[in-house]
Amino acid sequence: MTILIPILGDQLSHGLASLHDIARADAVIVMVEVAEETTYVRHHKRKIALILSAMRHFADELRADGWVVDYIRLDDPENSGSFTGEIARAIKRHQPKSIRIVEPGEWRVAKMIKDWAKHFGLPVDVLPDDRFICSILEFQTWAQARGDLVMEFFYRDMRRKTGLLMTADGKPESDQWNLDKDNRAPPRRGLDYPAPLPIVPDAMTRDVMALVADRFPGHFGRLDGFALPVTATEARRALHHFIRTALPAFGTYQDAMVTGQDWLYHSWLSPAINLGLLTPLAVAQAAADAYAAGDIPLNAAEGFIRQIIGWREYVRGYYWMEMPEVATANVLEATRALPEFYWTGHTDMLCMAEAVRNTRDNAYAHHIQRLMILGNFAMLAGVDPGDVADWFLVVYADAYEWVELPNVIGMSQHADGGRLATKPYAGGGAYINRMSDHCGRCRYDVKQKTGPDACPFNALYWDFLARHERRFRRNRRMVQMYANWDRMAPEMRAAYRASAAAFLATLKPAAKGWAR
Ligand code: FAD
Ligand code: DLZ
Ligand code: SF4
Repeated sequence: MTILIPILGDQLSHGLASLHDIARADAVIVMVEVAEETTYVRHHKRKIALILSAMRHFADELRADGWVVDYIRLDDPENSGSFTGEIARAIKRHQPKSIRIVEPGEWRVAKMIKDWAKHFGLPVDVLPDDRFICSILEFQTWAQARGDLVMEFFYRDMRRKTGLLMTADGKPESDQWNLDKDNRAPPRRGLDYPAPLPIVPDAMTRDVMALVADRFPGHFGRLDGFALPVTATEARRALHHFIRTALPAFGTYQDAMVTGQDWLYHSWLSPAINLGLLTPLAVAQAAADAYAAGDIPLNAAEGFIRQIIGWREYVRGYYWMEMPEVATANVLEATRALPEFYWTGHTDMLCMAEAVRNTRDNAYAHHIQRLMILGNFAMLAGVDPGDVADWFLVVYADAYEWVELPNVIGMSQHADGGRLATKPYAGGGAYINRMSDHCGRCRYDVKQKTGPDACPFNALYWDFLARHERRFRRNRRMVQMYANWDRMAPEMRAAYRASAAAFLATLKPAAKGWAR
């Protein structure tokens, strides 16, 4: 009798665990486009188009490979609109003896699947997602043994486990685990920024784009200019294009920001990796191979590999360990509504307007835009981290809760009290000025400390430190900042606080309904 194999929209890997050790004749694969997933938050139009197009391409590839695939489209009149409803209908059609599924990426969906055995009266076999390098259990064992979470030590274990950038005698390449100190160069004039691989949408993608335009007209973001890989073959081409054209400078300019340059030397591979079109190990191995071949310097290879086998695996382990409580964590008791300009881009702050424009046009912003502009501003302004998390989940083509939430709640908003990152990622105008070319073109003056023409990040930064003095003064990594605050004349401190209050009073909150 048949085994039903549901494959979710971010499980588009031919090596998926549920496809191992099973004869094609014994299996029916079910893939479903459902309103529940397209609208549990109002995802960016381009993200929906990406996922549905990649799902349709993947279903065709599975069929060509001999699998039976039962595929339900969003506009199917019988579509019940939910995973559980569609599995119920598929059970009626195929009368399976059991269900086999790879664990989902999100807690919300895992909770749903937990009820299936009882609900359907069938055995449900939930398999670990072995596309990740570190299993959920392995991470929990590691974290429990250590007591605290430090990404750097986790990363070293992943280097040992994979053998990436390790010498034969078990040492890190060039005797260095981490070359981050070489990776903080500001942008300079005369740099060439390679364009990502141009990918022209095929007829299937164009069909999906028309469906999305028709069905989700009020969702955030632009659909035109879609150029993301939707198959494993395209994703591999994008990976090799990146390695050849951008990776050599990736490390050095990893933290840089440049007006009008949306990708700089970043890979823009996260949507493909998160969908399963590329495995993280294959991506990291390709970078290690380029280093071994002498094509890229060590700081580029190490910096890039750290993001994939370090940060990406670490945030996933953190998510499953800290859910569901972390979703509502708010230790800084931030309550402000998200400002409207996160959706409209209408702000005089050029760094912010640029980051929102990139987000709207491409469903993308690179890491430093996400962390030190969009996230930093929200934290300094005291925006409710739940609102911030909703925004980040909606707007990026690579956003799934397992990766978005730790990055927002833990890394960028410090709302978990420092469990993920020991120090808040807070920065004033001087940091942004050093790492970008934005300030020279901005209507605000980055050198001015207070007043209506001063860069808002300056006063907000000191106001944030003052508001949270009790929590942060004893943090070893913030001693210097409080020493600077202490040295200021009381009038200066008061001026910073008044300037921050005046600026915050001008913020218009976003209308309800953008995200949910
Ligand atoms: P590159 O700079 O080329 O980096 C290479 C790869 O490393 C990425 O493709 C990604 O797979 C991985 N990576 C790098 N940093 C991280 C990280 N902190 N966490 C997990 N993986 C990482 N990433 C997502 O995939 N989805 C999200 O929803 C997401 N939300 C974020 C929210 C905030 C507030 C912040 C600060 C970061 C977030 N990130 C998220 C992490 C990171 O910003 C993106 O992975 C990266 O910008 C994707 O672009 P890229 O592929 O060009 O990355
Ligand atoms: C994000 C998303 C969207 C927009 N649509 C679908 C869909 O129609 N069908 C589907 O199987 N998956 C979709 N996804 C991805 C799921 O939300 C994702 O697989 C789960 O959240 C588990 O991570
Ligand atoms: Fe951003 Fe301030 Fe620079 Fe303007 S002056 S771009 S607001 S950091």
